[in-house]
Amino acid sequence: MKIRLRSVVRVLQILLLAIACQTAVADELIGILTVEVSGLKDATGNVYIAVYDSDSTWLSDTTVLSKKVAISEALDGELVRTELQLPLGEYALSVFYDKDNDGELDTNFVGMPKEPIALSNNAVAKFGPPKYADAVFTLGAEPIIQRISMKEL
Ligand SMILES: [Ca+2]
Repeated sequence: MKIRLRSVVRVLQILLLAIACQTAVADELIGILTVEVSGLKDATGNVYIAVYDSDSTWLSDTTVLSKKVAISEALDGELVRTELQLPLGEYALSVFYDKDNDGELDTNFVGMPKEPIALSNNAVAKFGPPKYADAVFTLGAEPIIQRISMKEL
């Protein structure tokens, strides 16, 4: 009886240790990405930040994370600043300013954006749609800042 109790305690200790380790590992694997958007002319409305982690989903509706940021709440001087927490890894961002406040990026009849849009690394479209490879960056354990300048169309 004595031995059994001791082994139960031992198992519990191991379980608790395992849980503690897992939590520690999970904490370490989250990185902090600050996004600073400049060049917005209006201090009203929202910007939308879409986070992608692969070339195959780039600029599609399949995002890792999609965040609506109220400009008036996120304004710091001339910058709109927001913080994202993501598992460590490689990402690319697209940001658009929802000028008409309908929650969507408006495009024209050939699919070109009609609202201001910008990408991480300030990647631009050259001969066709902007490339994931130009916008991708690595989020490691150290917090990073992506400074994105918005061009009003
Ligand atoms: Ca819109």
